[in-house]
Amino acid sequence: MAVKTWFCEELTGQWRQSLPIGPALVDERSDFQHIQVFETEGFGRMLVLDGKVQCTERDEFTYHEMLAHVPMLTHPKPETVVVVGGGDGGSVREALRHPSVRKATLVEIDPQVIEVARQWLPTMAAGLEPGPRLEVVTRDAAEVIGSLTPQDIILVDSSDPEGPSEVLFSGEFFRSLKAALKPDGVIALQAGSPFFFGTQIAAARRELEKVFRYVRPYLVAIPTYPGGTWCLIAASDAHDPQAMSLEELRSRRQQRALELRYYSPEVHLGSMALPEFVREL
Ligand code: SPD
Repeated sequence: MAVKTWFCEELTGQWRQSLPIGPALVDERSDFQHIQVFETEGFGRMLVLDGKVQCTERDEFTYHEMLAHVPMLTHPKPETVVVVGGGDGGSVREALRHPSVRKATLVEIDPQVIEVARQWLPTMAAGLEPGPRLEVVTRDAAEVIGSLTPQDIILVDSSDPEGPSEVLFSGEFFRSLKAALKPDGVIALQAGSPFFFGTQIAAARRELEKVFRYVRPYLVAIPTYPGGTWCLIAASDAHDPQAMSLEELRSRRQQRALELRYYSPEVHLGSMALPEFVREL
C-alpha cells in the first residue's frame, strides 16, 4: 500500500489536524508569509499561509458565504463593499453576487497570494476577474482604510488573531472601520475558533461593543479549520443582523436571485443562537 504524505497544522500546542496531500503545487515565500497550495485527497486544492489552512476548494463556500451574506442581506441595498484580506478571492466573489454592488474593493497586503489564487484556485479567484465593479489594492489595510470613501459593507477576511493579523482585532482598527463606513453600514469579520481563540473573541467583542451599537457573533461549520466551528462577528450602528425577520431576509434573497449552498435566511438567524460557552465569552 502506498504511503501517504500528510499535511499537518498545529495550533497553540493543543491541537493537530492532518489531511493527505499530493506534492505541493506552490511552495514559496513572499515578503509577508510562506504560501503553499496542495492538492488534497478529499478537499480539492488547499491554500496554506504560514502553516495554517486558509481555504480548500471543497468547504470554502461555508465560510465565504456566511462572512459575506449575513452582513449583505442585513443591509437593504449594499452598493459599495471593501474586503480586507481575502486575497484568494472567495469573499469578493460572494459580495459581487449582490446585483446592487457597484464597486467592490479588495485590500490585500500580499500580491503574491492574489497571483497564486489566480493561477491555482480558479473557483475562488473567479471573484478576482478584472471588471468594472472590482478594484484590487495591494496595500496594508491598516494604512489604507482611513483614505476610503464611506462604504456600505466591510468584510474582514483576515488570518487568525495572532502575529501580523493581531492589529486587525484591535480597538483602533475597529474605530477605523467605523470611520470608513456609512452611518448605516454593516461590517463582518472572522474572529477565530471559539475553542482555541476564546480570549481573543471575547476581547474583539468587547472592543466592537465600544464602537458599534449592534455586535452579533455567529457561527459557521468549516471542517478544515481547527475544531470545525468558527466564529464570525457582524456589527452595525443602524441594522441589527439578529433582528431581521425571516420574511425580509427571504424577500431580499429572492430579489437578489442568490443561489447559495450554505447561507439561508434560517441559517442566518440560527447561526446567532449561540451555545452557552460561546455566549459567555
Ligand atoms: N484558521 C484560518 C482562518 C483563516 C480565515 N481567513 C481565510 C481566508 C479565506 N478567504
